[in-house]
Amino acid sequence: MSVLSVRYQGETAIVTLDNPPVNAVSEEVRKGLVALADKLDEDNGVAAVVLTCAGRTFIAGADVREFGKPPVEPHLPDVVTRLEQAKKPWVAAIHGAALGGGFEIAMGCRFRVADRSAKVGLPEVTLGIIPGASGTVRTPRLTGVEAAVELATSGKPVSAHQALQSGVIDKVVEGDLLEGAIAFALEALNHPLPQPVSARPVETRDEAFWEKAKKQAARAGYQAPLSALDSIRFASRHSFDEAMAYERQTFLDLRASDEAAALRAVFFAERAAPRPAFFKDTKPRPAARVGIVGGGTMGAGIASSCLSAGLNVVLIERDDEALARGRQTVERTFAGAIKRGKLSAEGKDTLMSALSGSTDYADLGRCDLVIEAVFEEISVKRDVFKKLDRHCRPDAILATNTSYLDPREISSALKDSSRFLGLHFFSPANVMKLLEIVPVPETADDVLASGFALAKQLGKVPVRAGICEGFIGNRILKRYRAEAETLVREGIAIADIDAAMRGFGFKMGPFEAQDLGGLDIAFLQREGARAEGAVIPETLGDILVRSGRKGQKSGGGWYDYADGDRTPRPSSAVSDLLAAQVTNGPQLDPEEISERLVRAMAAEGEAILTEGVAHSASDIDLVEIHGYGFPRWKGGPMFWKDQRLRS
Ligand code: 3H9
Repeated sequence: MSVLSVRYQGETAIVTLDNPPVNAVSEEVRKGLVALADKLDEDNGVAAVVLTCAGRTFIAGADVREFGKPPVEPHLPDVVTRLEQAKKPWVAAIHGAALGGGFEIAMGCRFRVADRSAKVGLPEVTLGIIPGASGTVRTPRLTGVEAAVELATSGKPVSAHQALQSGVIDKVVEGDLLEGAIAFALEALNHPLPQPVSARPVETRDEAFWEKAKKQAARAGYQAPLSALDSIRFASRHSFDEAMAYERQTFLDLRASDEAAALRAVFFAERAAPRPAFFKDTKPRPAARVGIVGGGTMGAGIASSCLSAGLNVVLIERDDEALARGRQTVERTFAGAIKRGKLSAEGKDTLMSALSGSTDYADLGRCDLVIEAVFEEISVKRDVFKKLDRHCRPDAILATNTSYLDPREISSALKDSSRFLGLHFFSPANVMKLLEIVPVPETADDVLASGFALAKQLGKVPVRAGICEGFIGNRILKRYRAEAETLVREGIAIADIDAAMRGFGFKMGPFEAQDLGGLDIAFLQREGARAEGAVIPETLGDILVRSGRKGQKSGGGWYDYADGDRTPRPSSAVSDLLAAQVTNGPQLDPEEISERLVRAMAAEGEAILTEGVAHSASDIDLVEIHGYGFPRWKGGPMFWKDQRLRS
């Protein structure tokens, strides 16, 4: 059966694209659209054509799976032009999302209508490319340069309402979209048709505009947003045909780039993550009411995340004062969302009304899932789980948010560990996307599946991790920091190491990040392990903490900080403290420094894979990207290392 079908209602031909799951434009779709445009042009009974899609969305873009292969005719830009040149006006009826090539096809149509919940956008930059079928050439002609720059460089879609306001679409249809689109088409036939988008004039903007836009696009840290801007700029100064040729060449060059390959790999890894093969047929348990034990930063963050996802939350604290503080932290999070325009005041009230608090574990009796987020100390955690065992329903899932402790030592406090799971959120838990899911050997399959279902509901990226110190992410972090210290011992300046990692794409280098988070947490862990007999050589961080340098909170760590200023300043006190540890080896350039550090991360990742702590290299990459700020356009340490080996 063909992915495209046509039926007729009076003088309107209704073309339906049905190419699950998201109607991506494959070779078959491109060929089919051209054939239909030819056929309908010759059909005298047809006055207008409505293009609609089956399933959950309009066209989500070109088929990304074809991007690793050579392009095959007809190319999408030619398909868009063919639709634009159709003798009968085509009307795109958009539901779900018209993205990338989907939006470009819609721009080839003479009109665009959408239902209320539809979105329109040019997300190509998120795949390391630019629009390749007139997105940077037609969009500025359709909606002006500024809106086109925003769409193409941010990659963020706009709502139907915004699209209507900026002239991207012609109408928001209330009620049945197809009926509305047909009525719109018939009405439009009573008037002279508007010019096709390619024939419309394009505005020019002054140099100040482009400079400002360039600064903004450069913030993303990788090439595609800058190239999208450049292509729009070119389009604003050249003929349509010249601009199309320029865009196409840029698109093809970027499509073959390392960054695009990395971003594609991440795109598919993220989509595969919520549905791992190991529990394909297992049904998760329901989790509508969630209990959270501990209202500190982590507990309150998890609570905010659950509330935002529409779950009911019962927060448990040891006394009313701590409970009030936890509630305030949640309130503050939502107040911040209101400030940023992400939440309305009424929306906040609705979310807060789903939060209840208690100092009595008996109030967890109706919860489907309870997440413990108390102090990272084994006896405290075991105590919590003993209480949970007494008060929670026997089928309730009981989860720990521990980041370093052995979950087996916690789960053994329960009578039945099959309902136990590690759910390792990252701080701030309402923002960070990563969720490490750590089963113990007894964890039931449906409990494990429930962890993944929860992640999906919270909009998080779930990764299954086996049990070892630090699971996947913190174990790699430890290796990364150790390698960074080795570089310092070899005589590389702390500031040079941080600068090299920022140059690689991290927002912060390893030492700046430690100063922000505090050096004392890892120090105390090492000290705890040493007290229990573990042999852990003195780290440079230990030397700093022992002399009172715990990071920004103590006025200095790896760097000095002036009062009230977070700018890191190289510290002569640190140089003196570490002088005896440092030998003066050869200096390294920034690429050599980042290579050393990322190779160390990848080597730890290899060990993690070999031990079965992670199930795939792409899981490790997702952990690094979503939990530790690894630049997504480098694909994660495992992808990066493989790419290096291939080139
Ligand atoms: C482009 O258009 C370039 C052009 O300018 C020029 C060309 C010359 N291709 O996200 P979901 C799959 S570049 C192939 O979970 P949702 C996805 O892998 C493209 N497959 O669904 C998954 O497969 P599986 C620009 C795709 O409902 C399944 O669909 N467009 C594509 O949460 C479901 O995906 C984009 O970047 C694709 N383009 O969200 C849009 N898209 O089930 C990317 C999805 O086997 N897509 N799949 O794992 C999206 O943003 C979301 O999929 C969408 C639906 C919002 C549409």
